[in-house]
Amino acid sequence: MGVVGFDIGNENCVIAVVKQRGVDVLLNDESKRETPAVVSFSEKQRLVGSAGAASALMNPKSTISQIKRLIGRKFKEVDVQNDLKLFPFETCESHDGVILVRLQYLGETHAFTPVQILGMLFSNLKQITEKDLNMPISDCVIGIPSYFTDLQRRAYLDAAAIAGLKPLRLMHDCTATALGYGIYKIDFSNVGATNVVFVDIGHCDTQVCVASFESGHMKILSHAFDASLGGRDFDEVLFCYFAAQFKEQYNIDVYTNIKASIRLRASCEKMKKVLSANAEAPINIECLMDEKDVKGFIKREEFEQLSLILLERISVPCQKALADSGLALDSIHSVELVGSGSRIPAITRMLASFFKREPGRTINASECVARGCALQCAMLSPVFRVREFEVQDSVPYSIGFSFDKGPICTLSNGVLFPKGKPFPSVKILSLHRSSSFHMEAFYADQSELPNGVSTQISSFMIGPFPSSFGEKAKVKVRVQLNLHGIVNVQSASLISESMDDSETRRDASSTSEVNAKSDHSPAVANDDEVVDKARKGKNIKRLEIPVDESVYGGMTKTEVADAGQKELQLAEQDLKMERTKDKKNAVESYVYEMREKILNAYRNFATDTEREIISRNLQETEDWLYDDGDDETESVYSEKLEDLKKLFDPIENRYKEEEARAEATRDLLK
Ligand code: ATP
Ligand code: K
Ligand code: MG
Repeated sequence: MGVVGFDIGNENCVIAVVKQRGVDVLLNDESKRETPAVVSFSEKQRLVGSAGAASALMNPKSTISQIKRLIGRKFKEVDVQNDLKLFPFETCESHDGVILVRLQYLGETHAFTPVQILGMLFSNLKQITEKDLNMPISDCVIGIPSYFTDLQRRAYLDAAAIAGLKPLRLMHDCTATALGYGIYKIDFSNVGATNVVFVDIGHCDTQVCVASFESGHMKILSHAFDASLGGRDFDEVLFCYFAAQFKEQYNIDVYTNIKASIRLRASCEKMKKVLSANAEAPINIECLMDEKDVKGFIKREEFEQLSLILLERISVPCQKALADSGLALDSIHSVELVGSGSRIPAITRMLASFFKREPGRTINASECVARGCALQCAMLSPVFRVREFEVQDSVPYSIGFSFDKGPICTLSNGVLFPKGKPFPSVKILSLHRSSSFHMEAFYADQSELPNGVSTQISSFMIGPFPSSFGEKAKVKVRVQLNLHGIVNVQSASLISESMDDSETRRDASSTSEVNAKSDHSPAVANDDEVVDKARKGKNIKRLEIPVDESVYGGMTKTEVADAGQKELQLAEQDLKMERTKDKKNAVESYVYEMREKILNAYRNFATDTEREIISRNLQETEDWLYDDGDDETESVYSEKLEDLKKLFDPIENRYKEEEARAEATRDLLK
């Protein structure tokens, strides 16, 4: 069984696996450690990863990148609309408000959801992994931003399921990084807790977390983020600068030309990387637009000046994470900087001045998330033995519960899982009901959420109750914030106790200490079932009642299964295209091989006429391959190959017979 960690970035994906000797990052088909998060549809073929990125300029309208930005989001959200403006592909709103990507493929218009596109990326990564490990895989741990909502987390699980993967955990990116950093450092023990800040700047986002390490244990104290601040914003600074300059200098407006925009954006990204190591960088694009070659130049200082606002914004989540951790700057042991977006020197300078120390660069900036995920997968998988190390993450957004549209049924201000508290976590709600009831999970504080995200999470129907239970039965509802950070109702049960009167009274009063037993504040939340188990000696009867969950904006099981089927069809089509290409190559190589043989080894085994016919046929086939036969079906290529073989086989047979005879003679003479 494989033990795998995936980091699906907005720009790059990384696969790490745990092998006997440690954690390895896998190479993709192009021998690269990072695989572009790109899916592209050419007229006849779907191309994913490196091949997808290579086809971006040829198929700008059907090449999808940064799909992570659109996962589990609504078309109308402000942030989504801002992103869509940057993307060359076409989108529209589905009947239920979700985003659909519309594109041409195999002569038809297709509409894919972001979950389906993400499923395609997962399938590709799964394939690369299976090829490397030489076995099928399904268990994995996948990195996600800590700011993902419940719906986005579910969308990731759905996309993984579409690809046939089974995530054992969706793990916050920074938590994965912290795990990889902490698990092998045993020298934490004597100093008490060691507090480390992790800053991850990717292509589209910035995440910060504060982690506290003790021997064999890691606790995340806080997460903070800017969901729309990353490397691509720095690319955009250069893009706007040169778009304006080229307009003035060459009278071209790249905003009106998709291909020119794509090329300029790509050049600006390269330029940004050059500026990380050099004091200045040139830009040179041939035939950018209107047959004009463009040239330009920028100094690092100028670039930093233009990026000042972005640089300042990076300190905001740092400030927040620090404040939420409850730690002062001088109790921070070190600051670790990861994510390739952080390679801009000005970012390091800014962080150094904010944290009053040089950020560490000891961690592999592009691989740390995948590596941490792989380690977590090994820890969760029964087949591997890893050092005992406890990982305690922190709830990113406060989650509340309500029922029957009534008041929120919790201990503290309507919140069941407060932001910053450890998870995974289970709460037991105790309440008194006489028939089916309805519960809602929601985000309790809109201000914690990214722009325009809905506070609704999911709703639950609890019941029906069996008729034998009387008025106001006691119900215990077990609510979980699971390993993925997804909230769900694990179970609901009716409790009946047979006990003497004094006990009943004591029970009633002790419960009311925690919370009043009225319909206005009708439930009590406990962290665990200790209370329940402590009352031993009593005859407690439990009866499970059904829980029916529905997620706002989520996919149904049937929809996921259908999308899985669709993905299989697409994969079958990909295979068909691969087989066709292979057959075409086979025809081509046969032509070259036979041309060589008929001139040399087989020369004396064919008559002049045969040679002439064969030569003509080979030439005709070659011409056909470059012309009408350039784009044919697998069976047409197969037929072509058979036809050629029919011509050639008699001659080949004569040659082989002669070879055999010669060998027999040689043997006789030995
Ligand atoms: P996200 O975390 O947002 O999902 P990601 O994980 O794919 O995205 P990374 O691979 O960590 O992102 O970082 C990609 C970003 O790093 C890109 O914007 C890229 O241009 C930038 N980058 C890579 N190398 C350098 C460099 N040498 N100097 C500056 N920026 C760089
Ligand atoms: K990445
Ligand atoms: Mg990343």
